[in-house]
Amino acid sequence: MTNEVDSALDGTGAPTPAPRKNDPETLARQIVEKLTYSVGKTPAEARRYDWLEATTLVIRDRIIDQWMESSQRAKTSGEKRVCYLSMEFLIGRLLRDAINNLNLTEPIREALSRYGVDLDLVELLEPDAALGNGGLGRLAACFMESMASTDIPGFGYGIRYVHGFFRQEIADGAQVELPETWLAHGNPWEFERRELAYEIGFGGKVTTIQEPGRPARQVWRPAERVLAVAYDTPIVGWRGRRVNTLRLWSAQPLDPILLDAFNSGDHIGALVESNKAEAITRILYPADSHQAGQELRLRQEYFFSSASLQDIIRRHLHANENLSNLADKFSIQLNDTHPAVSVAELMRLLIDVHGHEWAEAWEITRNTFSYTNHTLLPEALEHWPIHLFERLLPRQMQIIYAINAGVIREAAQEKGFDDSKIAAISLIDEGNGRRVRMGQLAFVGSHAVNGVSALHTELMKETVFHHLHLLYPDRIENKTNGVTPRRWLMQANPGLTDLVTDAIGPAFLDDIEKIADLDPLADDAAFRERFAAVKRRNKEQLANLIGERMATQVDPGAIFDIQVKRIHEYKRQFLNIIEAIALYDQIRSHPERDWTPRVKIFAGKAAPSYAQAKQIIHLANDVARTINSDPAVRDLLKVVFIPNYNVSLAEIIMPAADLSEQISTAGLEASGTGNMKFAMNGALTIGTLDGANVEMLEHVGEDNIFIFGLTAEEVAQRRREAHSGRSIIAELPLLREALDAISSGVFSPEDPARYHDLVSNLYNNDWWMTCADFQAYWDTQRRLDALWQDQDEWQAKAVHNTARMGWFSSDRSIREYARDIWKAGPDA
Ligand code: TH1
Repeated sequence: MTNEVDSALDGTGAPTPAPRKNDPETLARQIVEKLTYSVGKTPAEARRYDWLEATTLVIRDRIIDQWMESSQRAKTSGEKRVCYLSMEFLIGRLLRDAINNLNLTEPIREALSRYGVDLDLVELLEPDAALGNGGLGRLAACFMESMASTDIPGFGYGIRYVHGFFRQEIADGAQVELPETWLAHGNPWEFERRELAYEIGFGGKVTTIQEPGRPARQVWRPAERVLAVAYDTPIVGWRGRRVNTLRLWSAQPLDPILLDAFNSGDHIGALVESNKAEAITRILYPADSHQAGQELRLRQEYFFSSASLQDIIRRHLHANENLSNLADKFSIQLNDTHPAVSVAELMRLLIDVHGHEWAEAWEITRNTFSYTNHTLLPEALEHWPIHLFERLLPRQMQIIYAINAGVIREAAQEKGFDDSKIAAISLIDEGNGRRVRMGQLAFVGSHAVNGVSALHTELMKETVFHHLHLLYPDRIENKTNGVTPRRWLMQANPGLTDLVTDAIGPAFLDDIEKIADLDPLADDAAFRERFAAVKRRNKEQLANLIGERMATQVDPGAIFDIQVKRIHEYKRQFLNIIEAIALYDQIRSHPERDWTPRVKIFAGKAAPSYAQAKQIIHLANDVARTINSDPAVRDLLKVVFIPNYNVSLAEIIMPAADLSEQISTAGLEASGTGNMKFAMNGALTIGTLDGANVEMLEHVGEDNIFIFGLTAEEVAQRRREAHSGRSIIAELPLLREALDAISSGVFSPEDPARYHDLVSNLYNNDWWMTCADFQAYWDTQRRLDALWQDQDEWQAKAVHNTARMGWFSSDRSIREYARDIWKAGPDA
């Protein structure tokens, strides 16, 4: 292990390159240079993909200059650094982001156009980095961008999955999962750091060593070892202000081929170790809000936690004598419980490797870590069987028992907790065949614990962490999520960005909350018209995509009513589909009425093992097939399911929405972030009082958002009363007929029983309050139909949404984390 280099790019006294010129002339020359000497093509031979490569390399050089400067600054200034540990970073494409943040969009566009090359088309060829499932991973990516933009020395730590989130195809209406291969053509954004590699152990035994005159020591001798190798990706902040690092770990064998075995002719056996090591970082688990209980997942969690901590310790010791002041120099944020084993691992490193006493190690650990909870769904809470944990991580298991003993002692002695309260806070769940509760571990090992919206944070205090909250009443706080306005407004919606700039000047580009200056223009008819015209162009673009990809024609003059997100029962895509069917039925029964034309658009992936979610996708596609081919409803109603939802598709969809569906069962969506992206881009929201919708209501005002349905409290109440849908269905003919149509096979004539179970769940149980909320949802949709007829009113509300959503920027979230939790950054 070399100690003096943090990266090969640190600039160790060598002469620095001359400042770069950014005029189109210079850029064009440099692109052709890269094309010639790095890609090996002449401009005449070059295909679009070659231009992508050459352009990326030119941009990359500019980033590297800033990158060296930023890492050098963080290192020498001794400022506190923030490490964001996350199993997922859902980044999407990087080229446009980098070009935009370096303010090079126009000169690069001009440079390429000299060779007849269209920048927009070139950008489309970059594969998405899809190292995440959904909201949690995308939040991590927004946070990385915002840390760089708000000048916080942030470091992302995660896993370099060879296969990211699966590619979705729809075959005969059903989801098919295909492997994702983002690295197939190489990845120009990453830098392998062979010199930054750490050993990660698994299994084996712990022995107690007793040397005369010294306290007993525990020594862990793992049975297996693999190497974690770092790959760094630069993250460019707005106006290139700061370039931070995303460090992803790749698992490699210590001994790539076992030479002995190889030489003795056992060619397969020689590769077994190597395959086993590489398996750790081969694939992203595709379950969102559902625990994947496999051993490989625990290996992944420990692998990246240990590698990241070893790296942080090395970086710290580079500038400090010992680890006593670690918490003054580093803050480590645990993104959900996936890296929670870090609490035990840091204790192990501090005590077993660096010789600290337990009490001091515990102090350092708690002051260094903080933990974000993203869900209260019981099925998503991670807990590992003790026998598995013990076999894989025997020393960490001992440490967890010892931490637990301390917490229990404190609860009993200082708060007088009785046995049932102790059982509730214990790190060990004694009920379920004995398991380690990762939420409890993350909680007790952190000085701050946060939820991701105001409502969610309150529910944390009342439910999952109720007793830990009684024990540590100051620990839980709220940090409402946000999204980066660079990607989700400026890049995704250049038309709107230009319009806003034209109307209120460019100050909002540097401080998105200044977009509030737009608010009075909601009353300006001429402005509303221009606003509507931008939306119309975005809708045309999406309509073209739908036409090309799915051969379905949709009318950009209709309401674009969009629900895109992971498919999950609690998100209630089913409710939306039932409403579509009821509307279809009504249009057919009353063709003479003045219906408002609608296009219902769905997209999203289901976890491969989540049968109900896959059924919902199938149903959406079956309903689309039936409705879209029925001439009776023609341009009044269309249903579309766009396959393979990902970040890049979201960038096209968000700006094209009139209506955003945020209709989760209240109390179950921790925050949501799609809700924010839509509203920023001028969509009205139809939603429940759930997650960040509640705060969106406060910001945009009740006239500009469409809230319906049971509250979280009412949902909890009904669940206690063993609510079912049967009596509601009996009273609502609209609902009953829609459900009858589904269960009798109207949409699946080739397999009439296909949706039997899906529907009978509503009769018998209605766990997700689909029936309970149906009428309120229907009524609210009809109010929206009426509103659409008054375009002045609709567009005024849309303008208010864009103007009042600035607070939901991830810059604001990050500033709050920095101020309240990390005590880091320019204002610290
Ligand atoms: C999501 C939450 O469901 C969503 O409400 C929230 O906006 C988002 O996180 C960001 O805070 C979650 N994603 C996951 C993914 C896994 C496990 C739990 C959650 S919660 C793998």
